[in-house]
Amino acid sequence: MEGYQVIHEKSPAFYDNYDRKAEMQHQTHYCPGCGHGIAHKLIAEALTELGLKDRAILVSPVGCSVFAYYYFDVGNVQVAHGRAPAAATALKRSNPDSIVMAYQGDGDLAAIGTAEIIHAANRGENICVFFVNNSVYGMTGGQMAPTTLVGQKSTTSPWGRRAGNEGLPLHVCELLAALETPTYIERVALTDMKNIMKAKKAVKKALQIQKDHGGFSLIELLSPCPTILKMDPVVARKWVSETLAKAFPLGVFRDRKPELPVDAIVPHLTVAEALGVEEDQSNEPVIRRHHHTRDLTVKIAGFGGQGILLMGQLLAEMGLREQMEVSWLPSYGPEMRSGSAHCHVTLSHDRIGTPLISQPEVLIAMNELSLHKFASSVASGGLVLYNGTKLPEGFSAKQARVVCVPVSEIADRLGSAKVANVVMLGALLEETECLPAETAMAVIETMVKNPKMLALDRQAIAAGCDYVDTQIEIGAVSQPDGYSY
Ligand SMILES: Cc1ncc(C[n+]2csc(CCOP(=O)(O)OP(=O)(O)O)c2C)c(N)n1
Repeated sequence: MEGYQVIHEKSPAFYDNYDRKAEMQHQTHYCPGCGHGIAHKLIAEALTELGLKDRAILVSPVGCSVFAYYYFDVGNVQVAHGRAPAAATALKRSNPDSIVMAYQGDGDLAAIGTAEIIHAANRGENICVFFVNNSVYGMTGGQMAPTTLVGQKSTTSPWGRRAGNEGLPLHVCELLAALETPTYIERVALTDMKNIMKAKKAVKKALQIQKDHGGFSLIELLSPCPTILKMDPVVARKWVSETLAKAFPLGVFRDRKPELPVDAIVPHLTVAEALGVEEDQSNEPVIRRHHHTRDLTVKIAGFGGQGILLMGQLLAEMGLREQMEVSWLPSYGPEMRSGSAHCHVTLSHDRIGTPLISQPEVLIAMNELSLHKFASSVASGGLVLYNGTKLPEGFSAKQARVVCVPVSEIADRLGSAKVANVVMLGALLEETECLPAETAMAVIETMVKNPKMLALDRQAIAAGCDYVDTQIEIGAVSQPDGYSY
């Protein structure tokens, strides 16, 4: 047709080049004929056409589409297996102007994530869920999924799925349509041009509903997985349209306003309103601290049983008392005692972006293993407090100042090995002046009721403070240039 031109181009909702990929950055990681690529394209086009790209947040799953964030030039959050609807809920509620999409496979959504999807749908969250059903666990090599058909072979059902043993395939659209709150639920198929166009319409409609504050939508996209099905791409598409779509009928399962008014689902109340208290409208500056406090990131490491996690909790609790922002992130093995344990604590006067600390300003190493393992991660100019009289042979920390405090020995002398962590807390407070020792005692008093233990804790804090003071006086401290603690 004269004057008519078809332009094939990548949607602006995709990056021009997939820089996050290690190699072959011009193409996706999907196998030839995989439906994920088509589903991505439809979402990208719909976002662009609705002008939503700059407000969009894609929550990517575990599964073949784990790298969706390589491709979409939108806000991206990668979540643990099955958790996309929960993360999407948090993202949408905390950023109501954003357009939040959970993208999930059938293993992700209908197996490990069953609870999340049902409850997000039942709450009527104003999010879009794109559910890619290829009838198998693709990424892990073809295990049986909740949507695997009766008789269909997989690596975990080599005899073919048997209804009496593994149950019948789970029909997610039908299941969710039984709830009162979802707004729009449709099943489409990525098989041929006509159905792909229908799928595009459904994806766009779901996004439009969210834009209009309309509530929860889920689009199930039946999708070919030629690699796992061991079919060529054309045959795989035919199998989806002739076999999979027979078991999972296409169509609209819900297209109506929620039966409960949206306001009843998500009341727009401030915390003060909900609690029935008056909000402070004054512009008076908030007095944020009572005492001298200081921002600090600390990693505390040792073995289970040394009170590592408790020391972190004490520190975080102290920060809270001083009206600081705090975070405490524990990490420990399955063993109750003797396994390695560590935690990260952040004390801050500003909001904390992440509780994870990759370069702590202070490392507390309660044993030699932790010293070797973590000393090199300490920020330049930082501090290491080591539980020992001297540094291990051959150990040196170039970027940090190291203070040896034999807290286990000091605790033994005080009469209980249990208070070694409290001695170390005293040493930390004295060395860094991050928080006052009185606050430590105020927190400990709320936890320890036995007067003898309380007296011991008091002595332990004082012993830790005193010990580091004497060390500095006698110069028993390794001290590179440029330290700040
Ligand atoms: C907590 C957890 N359990 C198991 C796995 C292993 N795992 C990775 S992908 C996957 C299945 C994904 O299948 P599906 O959601 O159907 O997506 P597809 O790969 O088929 O697109 C599993 C079980 C994991 N990464 N995390």
